[in-house]
Amino acid sequence: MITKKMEAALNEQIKEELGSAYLYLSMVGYFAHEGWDGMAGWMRVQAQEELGHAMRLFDHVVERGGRVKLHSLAEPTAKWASPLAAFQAAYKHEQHITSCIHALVELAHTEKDHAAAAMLQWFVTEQVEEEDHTMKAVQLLERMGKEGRGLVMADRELGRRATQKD
Ligand code: OFO
Repeated sequence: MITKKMEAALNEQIKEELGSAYLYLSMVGYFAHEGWDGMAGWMRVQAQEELGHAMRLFDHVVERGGRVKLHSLAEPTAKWASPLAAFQAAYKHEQHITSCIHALVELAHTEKDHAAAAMLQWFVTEQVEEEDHTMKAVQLLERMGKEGRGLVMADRELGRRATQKD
């Protein structure tokens, strides 16, 4: 059993997570087009994680007897001024997602929905990691430079994520 208010808020968050996947897939396209295969690989892993986040919420709504309602996704940006600008946008986006999750936790408490509050704790912890990963990518790109050899090395370094277990 889930309240209508909680159900609607979780459906909104499913849209946010799918929107994250959509945005990061758009970044995969941008990086791949520019020949930054390492960064494209990093973002591809990230986009897949976002689909997993959406499905966690999806399954929770279903298991609680709720009704999943999928909303339209906004068209994401397709081009950024530089790889650094794309990762800065990703970091900013993750900060937005963190505030969405925190608002959901607060709603779960006001609705006295202990099951949703427990499920959302996973997302609270995950968002610490999400912000940390994107912030570190921004720092790496800032330190290694915006072009030339440094950027080639940063691309190689970020590409390691695609072959590692996170
Ligand atoms: Fe789902 O954490 Fe990123 O957006």
